[in-house]
Amino acid sequence: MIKPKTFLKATSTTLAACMLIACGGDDSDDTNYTLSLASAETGIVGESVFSINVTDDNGLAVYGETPTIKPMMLMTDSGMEHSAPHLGCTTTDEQGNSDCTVYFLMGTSMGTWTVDVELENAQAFSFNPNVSMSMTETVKATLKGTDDTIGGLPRNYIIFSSVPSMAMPMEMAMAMPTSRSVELFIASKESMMSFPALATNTVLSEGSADALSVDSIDVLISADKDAETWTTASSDGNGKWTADIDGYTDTFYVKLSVNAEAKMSGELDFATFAKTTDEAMPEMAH
Ligand SMILES: [Cu+2]
Repeated sequence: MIKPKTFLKATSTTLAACMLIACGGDDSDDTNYTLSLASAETGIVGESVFSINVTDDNGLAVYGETPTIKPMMLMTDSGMEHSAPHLGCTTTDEQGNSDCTVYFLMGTSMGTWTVDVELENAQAFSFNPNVSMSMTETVKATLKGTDDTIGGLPRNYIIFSSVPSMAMPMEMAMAMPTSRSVELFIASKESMMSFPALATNTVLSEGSADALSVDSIDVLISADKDAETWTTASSDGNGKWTADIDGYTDTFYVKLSVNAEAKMSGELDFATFAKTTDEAMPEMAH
């Protein structure tokens, strides 16, 4: 039998040796990771990616850890809080960097966003990003259920469109119909605090009277809202949808069906994503 004292002594000797030669091991008791923001503290309404850096107590990059995030907005006027859809974070790379993706619902003109970042063995970290409206094109639109309701009100499906990074100058795009890649993220709204990604084989509002088993999802995209045939988007299974469409000039349209029920925008069975003009600013509320 090992005497506790002897064991302790052996462990601390091993630890000291380890620290000197920077070896690994499973002595995680005194691990103290530090989280920091490695990208700009700015986002847009819609898809925003932040780089979170993880270092150990020697200031060295930590590889292979996955932080979690929790975005929350405190509304200035009402004092109410709400969350936002997000994809969480990727696993840290060799530089200790992890990409965390948030889909902000509104800009900081309406209140204060706080993003809490957590990781086991790390000190809690949070930041307050400045979130502005995208001025290039529609990045967020909502379609609603008909018989698909929560507490008697239509269930909301929020569609986010990623702005292409290699956007053409507007005059050029206006003048020349072209093909375009569309990348969407679709979240459903369960409450002000819960916006899960829309995916098959999930249950929305699970455990409530409004529970909905998602058996099928159809996402159709077209540059022509009167087209006979729309392009079927393909899914990554986690809420992201992509498609290449032809004939694009300044607007594309998205149809969404869940369990074969078309989701609506008023009388229309599609959402509209248009390049921003002076007359048509992006919608303000969520
Ligand atoms: Cu808000």
